Amino acid sequence: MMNIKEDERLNKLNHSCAHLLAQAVKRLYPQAKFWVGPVIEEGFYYDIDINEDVIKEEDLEKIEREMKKISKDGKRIVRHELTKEEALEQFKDDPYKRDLIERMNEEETVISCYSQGEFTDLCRGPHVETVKELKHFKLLKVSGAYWKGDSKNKMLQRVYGICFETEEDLKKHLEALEDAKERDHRKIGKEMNLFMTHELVGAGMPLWLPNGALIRKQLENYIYEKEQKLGYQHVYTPCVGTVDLYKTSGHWDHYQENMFPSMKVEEEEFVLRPMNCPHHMLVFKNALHSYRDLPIRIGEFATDFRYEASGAVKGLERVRCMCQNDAHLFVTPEQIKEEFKKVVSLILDVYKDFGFQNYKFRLSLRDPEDKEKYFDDDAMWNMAEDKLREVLNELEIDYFEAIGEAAFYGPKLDVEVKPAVGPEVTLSTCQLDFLLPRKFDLSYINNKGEKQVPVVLHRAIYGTFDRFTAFLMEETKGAFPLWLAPTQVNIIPVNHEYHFTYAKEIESLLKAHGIRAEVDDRDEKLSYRMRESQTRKIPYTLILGDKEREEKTISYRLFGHTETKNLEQEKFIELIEMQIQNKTNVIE
Ligand code: TSB
Ligand code: ZN
Repeated sequence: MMNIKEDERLNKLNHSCAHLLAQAVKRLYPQAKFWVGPVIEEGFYYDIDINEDVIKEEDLEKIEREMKKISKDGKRIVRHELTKEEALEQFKDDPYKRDLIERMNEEETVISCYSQGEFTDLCRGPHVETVKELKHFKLLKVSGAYWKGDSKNKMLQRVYGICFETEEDLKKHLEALEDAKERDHRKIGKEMNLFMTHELVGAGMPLWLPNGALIRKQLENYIYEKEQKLGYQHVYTPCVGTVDLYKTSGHWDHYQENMFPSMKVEEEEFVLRPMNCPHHMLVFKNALHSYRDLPIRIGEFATDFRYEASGAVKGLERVRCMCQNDAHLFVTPEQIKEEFKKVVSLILDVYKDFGFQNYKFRLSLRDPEDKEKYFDDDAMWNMAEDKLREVLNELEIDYFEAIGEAAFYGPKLDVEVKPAVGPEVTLSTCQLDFLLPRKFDLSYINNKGEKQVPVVLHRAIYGTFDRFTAFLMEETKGAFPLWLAPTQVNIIPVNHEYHFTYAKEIESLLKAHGIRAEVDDRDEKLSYRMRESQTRKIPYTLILGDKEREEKTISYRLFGHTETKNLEQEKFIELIEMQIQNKTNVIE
């Protein structure tokens, strides 16, 4: 979707449209006072204080109508310049604008205002020439926003909108928004009973329902098998650790703001773990290692807890309790490149199986100025960052660099994806770390018989099961490939009584082959049940009537198709088993 902020003309149009919105609101709610109305990537908003009154979603149309009226009137947008005193005088009854003026630099001797008809707003501009140019806009939503983003302040109303040059552009954009709403994993998750949340459990703590859990289990099995074949060793470790563990690792100093507060139990002080690296360091340290044993790859499906702001948590995509498909790879310096390449190929391999195509590689570097967040050792950082660049260039991978996105212990290669709604997020990650092995005093015996500190690669292919499943839902729009679909086969007896026994027989047969099947024997019309099977995005719908019962066959329809095919029972089972095995996507 278009970034409104970056396009000069659209930026101007949207900024002017924010003023148009304010003018219309002032006409309809004369008591309204205005805070700020910036352009954002998705259009514009204005923060408004209308005292006790509230603007509801259904009022947006009324405001839009008023905006259209003003636009038709076609007043010119005129710029005035004032001194600070003059501006303070002009806005003396407006505490919000006074606040803005008072905070302006003394050097800013000229303060500009823009007027259109009866409405004047303090603003740097630039704006379009006349309100006539603002024709193709839409108000999108209204929400609450604390003044200056501080929850101690008054809650203002934030009205969002967007403006385009042509009606066609606006229409296209609104269609894309509609599509994004449909793809939003929170909507799909609810409709398909994949996960739920409950305020008694808490924000950012989703509960996986049976259908979602089924998908997650398939994801686990899939990656577990792959990792086992690649020589990973899987462990189970507790999802708490003592504060001392995290002091040793450096998380306490550099990651505390992302952690839940500690809790005291008898003499020990525990934290819910935000990462699994410290536990895995201890697993490595539990035995003596020779260079011949390396790489050692410790994997775990590990539950972590992170403090995420309550306003930032989002469905399964950003949670406070998550499960990483984590592994820490302990390697010799000579093995870094080779091992890193293997991780990148695993990522590419997995994405291919899932049919993901919309992603970007990001090389995440430290911000050398930020001494708080990053461990301070310039030589180590430079070496690590250069090493990653080298590998990426050798692999001829397209990537972009981002300063300030590294982990506190080292640079990362992240895979960035764009959710249906909201900014990009990281899915897979592979991180290079020279620090933690030192902090835990890890060693192996090198080929000269001396102790040497290993290097660690932190990697999570899915990132977390949570985020990965959210992305998968959005990419497939809930039409999961056969091997992942919670219900793979929906069996519809044409007549719910006469054909029920045969339907049950087929259900048992399929279940005996490990195929997830169910019978829809509700007393509803055949067409209704078939339609619902499509709405539920079930890959296979079987339609069993007299003919099928007599001939002992199966008639089926694939999701998204209108054609019905007929097969013998064994042939059908063979087909579906092969498709599950090959992870064939039967859904187009
Ligand atoms: C890979 N120590 C490493 C690990 O060994 C680590 O924790 N890296 S991380 O901080 O980048 O997290 C791993 C992945 O978890 C991220 O790439 C991202 O995909 C996922 N993730 C991070 N925060 C959240 C969250 N709040 N909700 C869901 N997934 C998250
Ligand atoms: Zn780690």
